[in-house]
Amino acid sequence: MTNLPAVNKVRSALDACQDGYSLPSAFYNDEALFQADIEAIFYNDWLFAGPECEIPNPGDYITLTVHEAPIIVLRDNEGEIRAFHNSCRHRGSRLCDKARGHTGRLVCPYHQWTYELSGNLVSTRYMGESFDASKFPLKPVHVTSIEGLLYICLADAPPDIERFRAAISPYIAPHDPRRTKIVHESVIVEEANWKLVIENNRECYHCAGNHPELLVSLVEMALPEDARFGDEFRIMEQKAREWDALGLPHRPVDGGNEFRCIRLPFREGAYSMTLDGKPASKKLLGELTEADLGSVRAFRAPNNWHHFLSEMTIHFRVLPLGPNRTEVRTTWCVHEDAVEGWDCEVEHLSHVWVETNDQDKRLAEENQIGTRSPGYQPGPYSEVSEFMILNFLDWYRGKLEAWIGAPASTLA
Ligand code: 3BY
Ligand code: FES
Ligand code: FE
Repeated sequence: MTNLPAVNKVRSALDACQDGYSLPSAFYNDEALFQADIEAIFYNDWLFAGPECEIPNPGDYITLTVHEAPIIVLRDNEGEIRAFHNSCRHRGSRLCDKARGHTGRLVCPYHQWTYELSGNLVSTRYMGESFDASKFPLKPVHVTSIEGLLYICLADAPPDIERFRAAISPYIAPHDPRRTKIVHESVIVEEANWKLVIENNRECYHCAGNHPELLVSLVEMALPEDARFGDEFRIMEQKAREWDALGLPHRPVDGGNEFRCIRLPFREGAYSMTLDGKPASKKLLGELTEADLGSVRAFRAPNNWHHFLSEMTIHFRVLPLGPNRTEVRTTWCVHEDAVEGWDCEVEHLSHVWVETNDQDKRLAEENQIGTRSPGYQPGPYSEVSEFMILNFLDWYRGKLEAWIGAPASTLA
């Protein structure tokens, strides 16, 4: 049923937006607009759940919570990946409260209804002869693996993900993410709206003033043609020739406003996103033969970005916890055969992005505080340095426009 007050609120908030300017305060602070983000976007679009290498064997699972929707993603006995609502079909109890684990069956802790990894209900007690367990399987959630990146979608009819798959697969397949393992994880909570977290990630305007560790390796340009970066441009030209010879795609893909994928070089002399620029692991990924490959940077709205290096992958997952609270989970992966202490050291490989995440957390939180000020007025983005935010906000406003055109609202 259409929820008119919510629709009207979104409509007037959208009407108050000015092209090229940051969003009105309500988009970062208002509870009703946050609910609209959940319905229009987080309950509707494809979300990055985690790297597939976290569940390599049958019975392995991870859980995550999308606003109020607890989800379990697992590998079944046939090796297929499945996702379910983590809510029992008896009286709804959450089935599994662990972040990850391994199990042969899913047993509800409340009254022990028991499900197979296929989601089928196979055992109950005292439900009577006429009880038909086949009518109560776990509710499935759409899930797909794109070269080892797990995406879920809570909508009944998910939007297209094949364009994204086709575009990014050639860039990331050479890094063979399925044959990696997680060596470090960080979960931080930022006191900021999820859009401020994403906006912050979509520009490097703030990098010079805030990210000394990251800038040991990262070039601040987002496109190879960026005329502002003379020296970096020369590195790009030389690397482009080398990558062409290796058959590694690097040109920016056309993801519209929905996604982005490009391979960019690191700064001269840097091999990896480490403080000394040295490789994070001795074992190169996949069948790669060169250590100096910069990184494939992939982003997909609304909740994830990734770096694929020659010897490490880093994955970032953003989940909204409230209008002013957002969880950011980062996972660092190396070759599945790499030996910690011999091929890699966790402190060495994770330091740069642990520090960078902490710096970005403070930036997003200060931004959040400022948007609550009665003196806050949307300000202009730099078209040169912040064009990826403009793309993101075009995407975002389009999602809300589509939603108020046809809100499948369950809001009270
Ligand atoms: O490296 C990243 O993930 C992004 C891209 C631009 C700025 N930011 C640090
Ligand atoms: Fe799960 Fe009762 S709620 S068995
Ligand atoms: Fe940053």
